[in-house]
Amino acid sequence: MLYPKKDVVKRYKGNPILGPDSLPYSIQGIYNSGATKYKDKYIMLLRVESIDITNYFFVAESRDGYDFKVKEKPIELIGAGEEYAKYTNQMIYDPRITKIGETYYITFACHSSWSVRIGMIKTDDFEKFHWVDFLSEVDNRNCTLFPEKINGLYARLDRPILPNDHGDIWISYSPDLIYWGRSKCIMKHGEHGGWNWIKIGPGAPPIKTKHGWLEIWHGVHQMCKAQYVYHLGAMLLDLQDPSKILACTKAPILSPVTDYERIGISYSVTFTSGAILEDNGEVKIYYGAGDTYQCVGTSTVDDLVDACYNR
Ligand code: BMA
Repeated sequence: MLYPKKDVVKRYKGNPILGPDSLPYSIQGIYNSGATKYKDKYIMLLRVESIDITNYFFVAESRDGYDFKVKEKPIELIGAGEEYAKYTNQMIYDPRITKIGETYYITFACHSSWSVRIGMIKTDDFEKFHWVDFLSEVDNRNCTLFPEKINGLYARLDRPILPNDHGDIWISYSPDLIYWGRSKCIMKHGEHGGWNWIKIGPGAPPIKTKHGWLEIWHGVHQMCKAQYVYHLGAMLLDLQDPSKILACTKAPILSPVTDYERIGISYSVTFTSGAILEDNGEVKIYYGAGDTYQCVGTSTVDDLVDACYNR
């Protein structure tokens, strides 16, 4: 199908907002960052990869959501012991920040020789970060928490890995954020178009709107050999039963087209781990580009909801 030319997500003119030159270290890239608001500041938690392929999380702060200053040192984790080290010794990535009550929970992918599993840390002030626990066994990632309990239980979206690197979006529930169950698949790869025929995954933590939970997710299609192309889509989930999809985009809301999205350590990647809803209905979507840069684009709840029903 052909779609009229329309930027559902408008790229910020100053993109990329952060890149390898933003830190005083030799780094390979800044990957997909978690984003939230804390007091009067915008906060991003960056995955920074050093040239020896060690991963660190750095806090970056901004007054306006565009101009970020990266803290000089990576975060230190309080309470992370041997168990943490054992399952994170290859990579940590894709941090997603969800505020529940007064605490910010950060879920992220933990990579080791056992493959990838979901870990969680928490903070109340973006100064001190505490290790919580692993939330899954291996072969699962892209975990994003809902910001409140639904029918008495915490809820999350995630993406177990299927054979041949396919993957679908699942939902699970928990009484305490540690033990998870009642899992079910809510969306399959390829179900909403060829641009996501390889795999899909949750992106930013779901945003509550009067139309439903607004979830910005990623979909991947494959060019020749193993070249994956990462796009963003949007969907609306039922407020009372978020395993029900009310509407979903059949075409991407953002695809890699600019040089900084197409050319990086990875090619053709736009990948979100965080979006912020402003009081006037604007949605700032923070996204990683080419596994090298951090970018931001803006949309509105109205435009995203319209895209879910009509695009
Ligand atoms: C995914 C994640 C992301 C990354 C993307 C493209 O599997 O690892 O962190 O941006 O691949 O390489």
